[in-house]
Amino acid sequence: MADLIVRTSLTSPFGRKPRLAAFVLGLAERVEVQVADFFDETDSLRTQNPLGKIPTLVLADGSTLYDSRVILEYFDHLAGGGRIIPSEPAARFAALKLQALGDGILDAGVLRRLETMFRDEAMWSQRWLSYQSGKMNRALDALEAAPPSDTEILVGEIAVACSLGFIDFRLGDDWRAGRPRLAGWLDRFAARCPGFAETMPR
Ligand SMILES: N[C@@H](CCC(=O)N[C@@H](CS)C(=O)NCC(=O)O)C(=O)O
Repeated sequence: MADLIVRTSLTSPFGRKPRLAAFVLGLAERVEVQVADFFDETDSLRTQNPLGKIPTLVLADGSTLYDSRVILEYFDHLAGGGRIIPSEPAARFAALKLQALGDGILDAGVLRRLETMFRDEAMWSQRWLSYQSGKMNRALDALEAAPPSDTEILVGEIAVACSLGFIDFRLGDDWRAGRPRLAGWLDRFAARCPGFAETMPR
C-alpha cells in the first residue's frame, strides 16, 4: 500500500528523480504520485512546501520533505542506506557531485524555459539564454569526457538521465551531436534502469 505521496507533475524532471529512484530501490509500490500544479494558488502544494516547488514528498504522518535531493536521500535511507548514495566517502562525494552536475543542467534548462514561457519572444534576453546554454554545454561536454557509470545506478546517474530527458522533452537541443559517448550511455541506461519507461515525461 502506498504510504509515500510524491507531489509533482508528470513532466517535471526534478519530480522524475524520486519517481525513478523509487523503482530503482524497490519502493515503487509504496509511492503514489499526486499531480501538483505549482501555478495554482489553491493547490495544497504551497502548504506542503512554502517554496511551492515540486517534487515534495508527503509522509504518512502528514509531514513533508523537499527537495529532490532530500527525497532521494530519504528513499535511500528507507531502502537500507548506501544504495543510491554510497557510504564510502570517495564514492559518496563522487555520486553527490555528479548529482549536482545533473541538477545544474536542469537548473539552467529550467531558467531558459522560464525566459521563453514568461516573456514574449521580442523580450527574450539572448544574453541570458546563451549564458544558461553555456553552463549546459560545458556540463554536457564534461559528461562526454567522463560518462556516468554503466553498471551502477546512483543519485548521479539518476540526475543526469533526468536532465538529458528534460532537454529532449522541453528544449529539443541536439545535445547528442558531437557527444556519442554520452548518447550511448543514455541508451544503455534507458535499457537497464527499472522505471525508466514508466517515468518518461508525458
Ligand atoms: N532544487 C529543486 C528544484 C525543483 C524545481 O525547480 N522544480 C520546478 C519544476 S521542474 C518547480 O517547482 N518550479 C516552480 C517554481 O519554482 O515555482 C529540487 O531538486 O527539487
